[in-house]
Amino acid sequence: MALSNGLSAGIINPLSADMMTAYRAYRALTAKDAQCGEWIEAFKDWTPSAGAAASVPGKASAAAKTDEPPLTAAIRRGLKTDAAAAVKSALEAGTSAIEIIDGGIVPALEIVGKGFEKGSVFLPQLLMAAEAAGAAFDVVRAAMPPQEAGEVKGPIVMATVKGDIHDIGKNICRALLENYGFKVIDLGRDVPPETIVEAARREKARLVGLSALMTTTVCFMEETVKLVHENLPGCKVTVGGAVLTADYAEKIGADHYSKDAMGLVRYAEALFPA
Ligand code: B12
Repeated sequence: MALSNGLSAGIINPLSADMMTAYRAYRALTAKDAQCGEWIEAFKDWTPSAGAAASVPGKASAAAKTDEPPLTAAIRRGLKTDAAAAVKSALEAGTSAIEIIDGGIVPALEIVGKGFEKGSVFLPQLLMAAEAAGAAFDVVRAAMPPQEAGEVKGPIVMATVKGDIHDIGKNICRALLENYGFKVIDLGRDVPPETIVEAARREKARLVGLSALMTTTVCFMEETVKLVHENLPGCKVTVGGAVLTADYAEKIGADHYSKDAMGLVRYAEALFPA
């Protein structure tokens, strides 16, 4: 009650679990704890059987660690405005778009992904981190130099495969390809194999790029590769996404695999020489 009425400094016992729970609840309910990060961090190991008081940690915090780069901290904590601001400062300091993507956005999402796997990051946090990464990427994209005038190469059809809604990596690939003068037909995410084949036929595409991030969706990648090859013999298929490896790409019959967007650009340049 005192906090709600303006108390800004109090003499309390920070080792009292009840006191800290009240304080954290106040901060979470009044939106002073951004995205409830401190609350989640404090209670992530809480179990009903252990009881609340016994397991409330004294000083855990989801606040930025002092040595953590601002962009990583903002994405990890799901703070869109901070993530966009961190990218703006990095650009002003002369960091290139690709360095920001490979050295900032991708590693931050990896940290969040690992936390999700371990159970210390929960789905809403994963969603917020993805949104913050999207906001960061929008700033990077807007700052990319405009496409040089000249002949547009391609087109290249890009899609995230059926069953899969992960599209941050595909969007990065698309932006980079466009930046290098390629026309990209982006079919979006969760795209069935037949739709991809239809679009590639309609657009007379010689290259299809497929993205998949889950072990449960790479089967649709295999199906799409097969369908493209059967129906459009002159069309190559390149694949990518966090769960893929060069070996697996070869196993499913893809013509090319790259672990990052720059590798895709280099392949496309070799396929469509200027
Ligand atoms: C962000 C994220 C989400 C966001 C996605 C938002 C969006 N719009 O994309 C949200 C929160 C929605 C989400 C949802 C889910 N997710 Co998720 N997610 C992630 C996370 C943390 C990061 C992925 C990412 O964007 N990485 C950054 C980008 C830039 O990397 P990238 O996609 O790999 O792309 C680069 C390269 O691979 C390459 N590339 C990408 N595509 C292509 C294509 C071509 C042609 C080429 C050449 C190259 C290329 O270039 C890119 C740039 O260099 C990963 C963890 C991780 N470390 O990957 C989990 C992860 C992929 N998710 C996972 C899971 C399980 C899920 C859910 C099922 C969770 C749930 N219980 O609901 C749902 C899936 C729903 C669905 N049907 O798809 C698992 C998958 C596990 C597995 N092995 O199958 C992961 C690995 C997390 C984990 N460790 O458990 N997720």
